[in-house]
Amino acid sequence: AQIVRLVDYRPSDFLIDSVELDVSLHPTATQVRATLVVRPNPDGRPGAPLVLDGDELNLKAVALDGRSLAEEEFEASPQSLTIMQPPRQSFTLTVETELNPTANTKLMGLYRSSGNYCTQCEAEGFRRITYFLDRPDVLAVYTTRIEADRDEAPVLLGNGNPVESGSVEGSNRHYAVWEDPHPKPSYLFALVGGRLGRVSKSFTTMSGRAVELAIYVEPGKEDRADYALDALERSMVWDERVFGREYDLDVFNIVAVSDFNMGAMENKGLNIFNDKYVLASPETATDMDYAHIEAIIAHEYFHNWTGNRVTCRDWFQLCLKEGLTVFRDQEFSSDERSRPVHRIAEVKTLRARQFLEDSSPLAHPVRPTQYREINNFYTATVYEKGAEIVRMLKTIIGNESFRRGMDLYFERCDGTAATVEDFLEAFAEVSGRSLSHFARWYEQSGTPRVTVKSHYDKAAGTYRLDFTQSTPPTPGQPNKEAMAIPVVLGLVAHDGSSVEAACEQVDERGVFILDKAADSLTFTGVTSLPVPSLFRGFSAPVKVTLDLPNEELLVLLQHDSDAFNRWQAAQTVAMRHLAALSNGAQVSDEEIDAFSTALCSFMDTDALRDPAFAALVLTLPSEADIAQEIGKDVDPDAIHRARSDMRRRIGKTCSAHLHRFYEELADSGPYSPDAASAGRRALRNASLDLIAAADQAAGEELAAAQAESASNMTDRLAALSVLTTLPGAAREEAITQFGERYRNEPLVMDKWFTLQAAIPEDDTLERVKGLMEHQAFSIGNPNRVRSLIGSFAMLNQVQFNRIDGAGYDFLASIVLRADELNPQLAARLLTAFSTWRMMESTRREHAQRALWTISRKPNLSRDVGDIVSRTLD
Ligand code: HT7
Ligand code: ZN
Repeated sequence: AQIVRLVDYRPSDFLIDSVELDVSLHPTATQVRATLVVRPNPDGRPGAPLVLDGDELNLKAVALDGRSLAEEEFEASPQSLTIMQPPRQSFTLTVETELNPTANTKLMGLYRSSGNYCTQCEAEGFRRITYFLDRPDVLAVYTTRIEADRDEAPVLLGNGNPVESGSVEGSNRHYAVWEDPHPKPSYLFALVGGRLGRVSKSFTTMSGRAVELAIYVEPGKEDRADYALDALERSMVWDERVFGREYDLDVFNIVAVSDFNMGAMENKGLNIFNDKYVLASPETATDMDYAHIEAIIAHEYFHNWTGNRVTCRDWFQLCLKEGLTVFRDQEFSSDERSRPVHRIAEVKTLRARQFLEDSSPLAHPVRPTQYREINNFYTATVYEKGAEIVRMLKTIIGNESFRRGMDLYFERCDGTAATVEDFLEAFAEVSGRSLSHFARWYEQSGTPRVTVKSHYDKAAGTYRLDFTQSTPPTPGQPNKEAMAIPVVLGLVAHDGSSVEAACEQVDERGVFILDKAADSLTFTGVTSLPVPSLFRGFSAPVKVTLDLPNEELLVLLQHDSDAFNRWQAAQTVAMRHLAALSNGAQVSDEEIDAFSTALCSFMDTDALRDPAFAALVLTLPSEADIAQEIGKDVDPDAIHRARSDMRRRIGKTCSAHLHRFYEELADSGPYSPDAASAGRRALRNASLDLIAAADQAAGEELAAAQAESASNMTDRLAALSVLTTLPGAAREEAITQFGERYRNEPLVMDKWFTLQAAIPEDDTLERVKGLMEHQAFSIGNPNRVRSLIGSFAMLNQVQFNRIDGAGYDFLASIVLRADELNPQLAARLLTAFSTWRMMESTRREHAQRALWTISRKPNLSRDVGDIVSRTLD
């Protein structure tokens, strides 16, 4: 298949100044008339033919300046429309196509979800609606007329502002016209038609303009959109205050749909969301769901400036909008909630997803240099590592320069399709620093490993830290250069006081830039052995190896002024024990006790001051984290045993504390999703998990009672999750009851599927196959597939990686089935195989066989073909 390369970028031969779309909705025969004002691009090739993109299109008519084109004047196929000799000046091209939205199971282009019409155009879906120059550097103003049956689609929404609506004479049809004055690329086009309920609120922007905010949902679920609407308003206020960015239309609409390939989409003025990231009520959504809704509402809103007003020149620059917008939504959530707790959550996700990707056959640079299928590059690397790069940039140049750089970037690039270079140039200019070495972060894939060795010379009063860095080879990049790595650091005395020692290379903010393969820092005036606190706040996306003994790390848990490193210290010690246990080493009771005792002291002094933070400290690295740490010849069964064993040992030692928290933090008053209340629930439920690990009977009793009597979904689900770790009748009873209670709540049934798919027992595969027959499951709905099959493959380390290979064979068969309906979904599921090379040899062979089976299947989609071939490479 054809490979698209960054080096081959050239400007389009034609530009499209305006688009008038007339869409007459019909379940199986929607008519689209597109009127495009086209002109040759002065930067393009003179005299070139006009080649428009299409995808599975059915052309009905084509006219140029009002004249129907003769057969020899154009060439058409479902995939493209070529006008051989277009005029040398501006002309009007009118193209009519007919679509079948009901048959569109790929959920790209115009499709139906629960009977409603909606669109998804990023990255290349607009070409499934009409022939177009479907590339992000072709910006046009759009007017959309949408017509539909009044009963079928009483609500008609488009991009921009509503300008007209009315009835179609002599029929039961009506129409609405929407005008978007802001030039945009085709991937930001959207329309919606359907029967929808609405919640709304008016917002006044910083310059005093009124904007009508509205969220459209399935009728009857309006009250579940209140939280999302509130989050939208808070996002708008925040973007004005923190980045000086104001909204630029009279309306901002969000529509929630139940069939959606990703989380949400930032279409100009008309965001379309997976309903999972809009709908919430205390009875159906967990604290985590509320936090995700807040973050994703913010993310899509922030795209209005980072993505829409300034868009990407080409899809290689995807991180320009996605990395930057993730950074912005992370900052928003940190400001709205607890910054350290949020930072820990970000890093946990980064390590679980991006570090994993970076160490897999799918590793790629934040700005890739080539792709076969762009849909496969909406990855943790582009999004999450992309956000880390922006964060490092801010750390290096400082808060004030960062803000000035953002202002300059917006000022210069507003209304354009920009590149990573344009972005960096703005910051280089305001800070007066060269960022050419830093730019390597966009180009070099793989997670850098930084090793630090410490030397204390008491007599001289000096303390030296020797840093080395290296980045492992990744596909297409065998040799790596040193990166520019910001290390935020401090020294902590054993009694917890901070050590004020001098070191030339460390600035007053505690920032040192490690930009060579090896470098040393020498601190003077150090009167007693300090403990180094490195990469505070996780200042760079690197893996750190530190030669500190466990006891010294535990000083950081107790005393570091940096909350992230307090948590990190506990994780590092836990990981050392877990890796040793998994590898079959004995870890003495004294060693585990020392760790558990440190946790108890921490709980004594700190837990109730910040319960959310304490819950994170009490949660051991996941089985997938441990597998990643071990890195090769992984035995998931051994890891599972090791982790269960350590949970049990900690649960026993800390039993009194855990029971006390469980009692003291009991639910009081009505549910509120705020961070402080969520934190108390998190600590109580983390305590329950450890209680159950140490004492099955006690855990079962508490969890069964909580699953029954909980007043909110967070507590009910947490209890059921604990029960799933305890085989027996109580668990099965609770699972059945939960399934009955929520059988008409698809988003809650997703949680039910997930919990069962993650049970680490031999009969889970059969259970999952059985659940595929459940009335609530549907292979065509991405949320259902991800919650059942995706969770089995991504969360259930022991059962997906079964030694008999049955887990792999199962996933392969589902990927092939899903590929016929929805290639994007199938390709995402397939990425679960990306860890296959780190497994021990028997599993490796089974996985490779399953991958070969997929790769040999005729007519694979480009999405699946691309992932399977890279995974096997
Ligand atoms: N920019 C969007 C990414 C996206 C997408 C969304 C829904 C379905 C298919 C999609 N392909 C790409 C979402 C975002 O990052 O904000
Ligand atoms: Zn985004």
